[in-house]
Amino acid sequence: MEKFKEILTELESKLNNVNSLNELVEIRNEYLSKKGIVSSLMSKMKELTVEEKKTYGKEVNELKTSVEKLISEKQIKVNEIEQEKRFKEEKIDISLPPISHHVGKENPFYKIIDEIEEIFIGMGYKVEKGPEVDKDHFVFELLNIPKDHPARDMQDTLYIDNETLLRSHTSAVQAHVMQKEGGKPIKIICPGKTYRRDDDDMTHSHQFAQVEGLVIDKNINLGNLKATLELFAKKMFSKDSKIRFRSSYFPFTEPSVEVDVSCFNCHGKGCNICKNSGWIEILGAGMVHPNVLKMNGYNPEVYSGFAFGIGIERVAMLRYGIDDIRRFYQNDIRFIDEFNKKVED
Ligand code: FA5
Repeated sequence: MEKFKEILTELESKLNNVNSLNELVEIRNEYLSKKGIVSSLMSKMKELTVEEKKTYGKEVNELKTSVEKLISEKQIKVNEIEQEKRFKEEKIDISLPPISHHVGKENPFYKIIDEIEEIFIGMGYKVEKGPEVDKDHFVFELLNIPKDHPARDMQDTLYIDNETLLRSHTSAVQAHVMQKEGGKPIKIICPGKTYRRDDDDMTHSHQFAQVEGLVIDKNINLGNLKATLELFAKKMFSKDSKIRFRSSYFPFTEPSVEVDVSCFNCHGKGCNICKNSGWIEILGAGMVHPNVLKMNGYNPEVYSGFAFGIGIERVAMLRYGIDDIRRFYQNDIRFIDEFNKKVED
C-alpha cells in the first residue's frame, strides 16, 4: 500500500536525525503506542469487509513489523552513541595528581615523651600526673622557696591570682606526690608543660615541658642519681654523646647539679646553638633538701631522695637534631611530617 510505504520512508528520515534515547522514545510512542500511528491504522480493520481485511490486515501487520525493526535497529545504534558519550564524559585523567587526604601525625614532642617514659618505666618508675595551673604553696613554698625568696625571680610566671599560677617547673609534682604517699617510698616521673617569663630564643621558650623525677627511700644517695642519669643519657642519646655534671643551686635540693649533653650540631667545638660552649643544658637535679622532706611528711633522718627535672624539648632537639626550640610551637605541618616519613613509607 502506497500510504504505508510513505509512513516507513518518513519514519526512516526521522530516525536518521535521532541521536539520543529520549528522542527515540518519543518516536516509538508516536508510532507504536496505544494511540500511535500503527494502532490507529490497525483499528481501521473493523470498518472493512472480510475480503478487504485479508489484504489490509496482512499489509498493516507487515508495516508494524517493519516499524518495530527500524526502531529496534536504531535503538542499538543510539545505545552505542550514548555509551561513547558517557565514556568520553567519565574519562579519568590519570595524569592529574591525586587529592591528598591529610592524616594527623605525631609531633616529635610527644614521641620524645613516649621514649623518656619507656626508659624510666624500664627502670621501675611509675608515671604520675600533676596540674599545670597550680598553687604557689606547691610550686614554691613546699619546695623551700618562701615568698620573697630571690630564687623566684628565675621562675617568674603568669599568676591567675595571688595564690594561683601557671607552674614554672614540674617540681611542684614532688610536693603533691609526697603529700599523697604520706611517708611511703616513692619512685615516679611526671612529664608535663611548664611556663616562665623567659625570652624566646633558639633554646628557650616561654612555654616548654619538663619530666620531673623523684625517688625517695632509705639510703638513697648521689651515686644513685648519677647512675640513673648516666643510664638515661646512654639510652636516649648515642654512645658518643658526652655528659657533664656542674654543681649548681636549687633551694629544694642539696647538693644540686646541672647536667649538660654535648652539642649535636658542633659535637663540642662551639656554635651558635650551644652559644659556643659545646654543651646544651638538659636538666637540673640534686638530693632532696631535708626541709622539703620534712615539710612534706618525710623524716630526713630516715629517708633520703633524689630529684631531677629534664627539659623535654632540649632532649628532643638533641635526639632529632632540631636547631630551634620554637619549631615545636609554630604549627608548621612540614616540620611534623619530617618526623613521620617512615610511617608513610
Ligand atoms: C628546674 O626547673 C628545676 N625544677 C629542675 C630540678 C628538678 C632541679 C628537681 C632539682 C631537682 P631549671 O630551671 O634549670 O630547673 O630547668 C630544668 C630544665 O628545663 C633545663 O635544664 C632545661 O632543659 C629546661 N628549661 C628551663 N627553662 C627553659 C626554657 N625557657 N625553654 C626551654 N627549656 C627550658
